[in-house]
Amino acid sequence: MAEYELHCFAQSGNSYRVALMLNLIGADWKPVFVDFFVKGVQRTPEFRSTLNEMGEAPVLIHGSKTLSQSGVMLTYLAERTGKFLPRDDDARLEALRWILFDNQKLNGSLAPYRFLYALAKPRGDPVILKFLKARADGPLAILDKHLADRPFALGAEPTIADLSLVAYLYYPPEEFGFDIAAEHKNIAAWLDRIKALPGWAHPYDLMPGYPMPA
Ligand SMILES: N[C@@H](CCC(=O)N[C@@H](CS)C(=O)NCC(=O)O)C(=O)O
Repeated sequence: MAEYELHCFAQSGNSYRVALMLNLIGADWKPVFVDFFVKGVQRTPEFRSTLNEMGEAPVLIHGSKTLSQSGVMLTYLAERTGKFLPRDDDARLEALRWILFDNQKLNGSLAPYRFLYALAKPRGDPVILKFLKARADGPLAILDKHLADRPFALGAEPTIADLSLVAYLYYPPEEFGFDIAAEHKNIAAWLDRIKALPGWAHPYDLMPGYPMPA
């Protein structure tokens, strides 16, 4: 049995944050497929009573711990291993600031936008898509500006803030209808720097469930 089990699925950028970190730190881990699209497992009473009362993937199991919320998992893994850990108290608060901004605004808007644009059948209402895209464009521009004069979100070294922020950003442009990297040069260079870290893998290669059943 692997040391860590991550309940996840390939299309979930929320899960990717944690899958990527587990891979980058060389953890002994295995993904457990959450059948989100066909069975809607995350909405079942069993999932909610045994894995996550919030009804969401990812869920990380480590020994007696069952954790939900990717930001909690990133923090847990960083504190346990010392890897991608912000270096002091100020840096920890700064990481938390970006993780909250990411969850609420950046990927918090980009994820439902992409879901309605590329995965929902039928595609979402254009008015809602326009609203969500505008909600994502603002934070993308903020992140791009922030990365203009630093290689990673907190400075010289990659931390859990970066691993949170990349959540949906490696998925292909066709899934958004616009090219995030082409429109944001600093984000593009930062994504390349993270991609160069040993152990990096694309979400579709790291987690089960791709391609989706027709
Ligand atoms: N803030 C949460 C977000 C988790 C989340 O929204 N997960 C989605 C899948 S990517 C989910 O399970 N949604 C439940 C549903 O739509 O039924 C985290 O970072 O873990």
